[in-house]
Amino acid sequence: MNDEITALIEGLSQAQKTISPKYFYDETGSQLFDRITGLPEYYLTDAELDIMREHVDEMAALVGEQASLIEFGSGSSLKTRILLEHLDQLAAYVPVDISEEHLLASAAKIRSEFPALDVCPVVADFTQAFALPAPIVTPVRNVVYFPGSTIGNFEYDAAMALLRVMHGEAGENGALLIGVDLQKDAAIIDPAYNDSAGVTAAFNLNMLRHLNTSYGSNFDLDAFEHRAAYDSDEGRVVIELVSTRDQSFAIADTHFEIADGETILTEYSHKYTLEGFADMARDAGFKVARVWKDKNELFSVQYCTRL
Ligand code: AVJ
Repeated sequence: MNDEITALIEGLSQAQKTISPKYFYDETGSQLFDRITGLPEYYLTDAELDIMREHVDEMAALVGEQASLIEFGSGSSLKTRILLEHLDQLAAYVPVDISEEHLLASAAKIRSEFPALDVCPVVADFTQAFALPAPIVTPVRNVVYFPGSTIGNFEYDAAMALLRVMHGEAGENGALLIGVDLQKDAAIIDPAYNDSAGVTAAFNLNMLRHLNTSYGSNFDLDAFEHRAAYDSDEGRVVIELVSTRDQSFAIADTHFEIADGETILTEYSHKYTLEGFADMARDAGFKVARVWKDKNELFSVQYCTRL
């Protein structure tokens, strides 16, 4: 049995059944996520784009000339383009993603839009240290870019481990530019994960369809419901699939029972206070040097230098 199936079975064997959020992103899931970012309730993308548009000149000045911009993720977003448009003296742009197909497709698009840019994609699992490519021009420093508050998907220990990987990749006199969603009233957060058009529900349920199609499971998609709620004590949205009856399912000949009302945890989306994120950054070897927020103070982009 392959490692992925073993990990899936392990997650579903826990007292709290769990499936990693990475299984959201098949072709359909990626399209649904793109739709989420355009939803009126999903404030994160609009707020981060507003911050980028308003402060990109200052960000570009902080990155400086002849830097290598290392994006954790495939670099398909509009935020990345805004940044690249203002970084005309980069030594290299290095998008890092585990999905080779997705990475190379988005690298090809970036190359066609920015013909003068040295685009050096790296296929790697960025939760582990990876080797950086040698661009044509030797960079004077590395700046890691991690937009979208994707850090929020990781629980504390894993988020710390990831920040430490970023610290390592940034290297001597390197820096980190990161999107960080902020703690706020549940009245704003809950609708972002329970949109009226039902796109987030479809996105959550699509994970089971993806597993059925590609991992040989037999989930009954009609017998699970989307649930997402902000837990203000923990500072995170808990996103689950709720079983609507007592039922069983199987994956690779391993059978599971799930009771009516029992849940499968599919994602956490952590929200931070400025102090909380600064503490984590410091423990990973970074100092938060600059914080930009949107006008409603919903979201932040933070520039962190190596201590
Ligand atoms: C991509 C992890 C930032 O947590 O808001 C959106 C994923 N899940 N709606 C988030 C997501 C449901 C998103 N991140």
